[in-house]
Amino acid sequence: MQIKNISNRSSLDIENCVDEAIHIPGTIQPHGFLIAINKNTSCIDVCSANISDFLSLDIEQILGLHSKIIFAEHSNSLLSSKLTEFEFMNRKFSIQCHDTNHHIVVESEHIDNELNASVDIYSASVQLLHHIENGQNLKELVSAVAKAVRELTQYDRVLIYRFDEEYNGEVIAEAKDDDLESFLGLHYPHTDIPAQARELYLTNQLRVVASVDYQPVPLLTTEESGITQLDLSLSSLRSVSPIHIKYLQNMGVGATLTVSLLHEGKLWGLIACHHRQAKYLTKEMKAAVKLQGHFITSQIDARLKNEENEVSQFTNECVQRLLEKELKLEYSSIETLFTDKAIVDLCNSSGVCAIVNHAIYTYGETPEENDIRRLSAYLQMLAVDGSLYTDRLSTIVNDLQQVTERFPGIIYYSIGSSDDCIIWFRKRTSKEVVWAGEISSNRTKTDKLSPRTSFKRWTQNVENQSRSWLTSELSAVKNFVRYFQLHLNTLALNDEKEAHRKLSEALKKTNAEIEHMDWISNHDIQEPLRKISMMASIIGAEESQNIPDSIKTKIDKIQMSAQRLRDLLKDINKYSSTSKIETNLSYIDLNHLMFDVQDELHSSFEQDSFTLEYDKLPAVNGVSFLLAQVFSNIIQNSIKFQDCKRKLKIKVFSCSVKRIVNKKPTPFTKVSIADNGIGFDSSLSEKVFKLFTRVHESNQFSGTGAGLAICMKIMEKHNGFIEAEAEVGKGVTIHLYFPQ
Ligand code: BLA
Repeated sequence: MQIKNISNRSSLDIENCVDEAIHIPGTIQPHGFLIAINKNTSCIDVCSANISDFLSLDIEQILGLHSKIIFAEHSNSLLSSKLTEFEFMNRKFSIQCHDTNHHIVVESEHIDNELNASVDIYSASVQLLHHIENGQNLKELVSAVAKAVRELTQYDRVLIYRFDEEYNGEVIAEAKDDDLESFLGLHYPHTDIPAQARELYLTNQLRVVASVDYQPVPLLTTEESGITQLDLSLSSLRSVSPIHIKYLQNMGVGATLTVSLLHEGKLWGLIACHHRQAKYLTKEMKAAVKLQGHFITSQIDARLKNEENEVSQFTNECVQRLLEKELKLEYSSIETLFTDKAIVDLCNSSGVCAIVNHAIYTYGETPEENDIRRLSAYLQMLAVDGSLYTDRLSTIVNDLQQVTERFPGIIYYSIGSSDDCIIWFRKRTSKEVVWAGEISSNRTKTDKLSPRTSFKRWTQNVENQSRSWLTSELSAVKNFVRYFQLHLNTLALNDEKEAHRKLSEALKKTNAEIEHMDWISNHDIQEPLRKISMMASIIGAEESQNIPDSIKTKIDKIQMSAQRLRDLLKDINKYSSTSKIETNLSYIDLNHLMFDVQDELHSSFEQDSFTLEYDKLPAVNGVSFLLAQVFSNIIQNSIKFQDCKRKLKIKVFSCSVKRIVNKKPTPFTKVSIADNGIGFDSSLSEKVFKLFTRVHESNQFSGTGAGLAICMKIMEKHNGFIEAEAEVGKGVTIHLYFPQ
């Protein structure tokens, strides 16, 4: 039989220890023995080299031995049986089994009734329960736990060690022998317990190093087995990392017991027990401590919730106080909010600022106004979904050193669409962190396995960092922001209403002025005009024989100009009165309307001087007399600007179209009036709707140029619009669009 040692002899130093495969050391601690039974053959594949000390059998006898020789009737059900001890050759052993891929791993220790003789596990546990029940907060609880575990286990020192988010640790409670120096409050870097170790401690929650001076015992197998390693993740005798052993020796520790404390699936902390000498524990004691670990863990959860609850109660009260304020619907109400201390207390911050419509409001300690503006610009860029919080501002904002140093903690919320925002500030943690030993400077190349030689205290000022924001503080902020935003929206709405009111007041004033203008034109201008034209006709009539022809023509011109002026005034009147008409739209059949318009036109124009054709026209919502005016104006233009070379033909037709209004396609009824008149240049098609625009020589065609402007205004009153399409020598088409 070729026997093989499977201990892992890969060389380790401080640089690669992070990668140490601590679950397959291939060695165990010597206070027990280990065998691995092949699941298929039930024969022993692996055993620890110290087995002969326990079972009085040689390695050669053990390897390959069928398990029933040792465990008799229990051999087939080692994993499931409740076997806690067994006897072999008149000696009693404790037994602990677990499963790996191919093996059942059995670990055993002598039963030594002397070990815990002096400790009454039951009464120590009851006492712990009593402590736990009476512990008010987390701090009191952990102190009680440390004390109780020490009473139970009799270790020289019991520490409760708590991790932060990066797995740096702090000793938060301690119970110890009076002779020992205190570790309470000391901080240790995350490198002291590397990631693979923390990972392992999630599944294997209790570990004992019985003596730091132990000689690791190798695991042995036969060459034929082909086994190169055995997973000891769940083993209790697993040999611990030599780096950690050195660490403990440097610390002056002779033996340890460590229990994992889990919270929400993560390693929250450890109960770490130290003893100056070697220390062995019975199975019962280990079970009792492990149970207490579980129990404490559940209590941690409750205490944490309780503490968070207390904070949450306070922050909610602050928000409530702000919400209950009866705020006026004015921007000054923001100042009211920013005079109540509750606005900073709601998240236990030192100051808060808001930017609303470029104005800055502050309470408590905040950066200068300029810095606030610059900071808000950075945060606006960085914030995902409009909000952001951090306790280390300098890690996200490189600029503004003064601000990031003074206020490392911020909560930012964008409010509204512009630069408006609200920011809470938390000052630097004034606390100093006391580290146990400075690692980097203490490592030497020659002492390769020395993780730490000095555990002397040194203090570090925690810079550029604030206390972390708690969930309850963040949710209070969220609640307040929601309310604040609502209030600001109401203010903005109110603003809009006010603007609207001012606008309609201005409009009223303008209308009054226009009315006044009408009055002036009617009375102050019409009157002298009438006189001019009257005087001109009197002169013309009375002195007709004596007046030379040249004067007569001039008098005629006076008459004509007066008439034109009167026409102009009439059109101005019509135009301005269109604006004043109240539009009560009703259902209008355009066929009827066209019939009336045609009738009226034929009474003023020769019946067969033109043809007017129209298809079956739709009905629209409108004001009948206004629409009649639109059609009449347009058709009169066609008559006026007809081409003498051909008979005038006017056609009216309609269709449904979609036009883009406010970026949305909107359906309209389009009614078009087309003629074959002289037309005009298409570049003028918008200008024709301007008041008093005349596209043709004035002496050739009569009219003031108000007709289409009036049509446009009327179409606007119908929530529609008007367009012209024209070509010189071909004619004009006017399109009227009515909303559907
Ligand atoms: C493991 N290091 C540990 C453990 C603790 C500490 C508690 C777990 C041991 C166990 O649960 O059995 C650290 N112990 C402490 C600290 C205190 C204490 C901080 O009592 C404070 C009072 N260690 C180093 C460095 C390395 C290192 C630099 O300091 C290597 C990079 C490695 N520590 C290391 C390893 C383990 C360990 C590999 C795992 C040991 C094992 O389980 O095999």
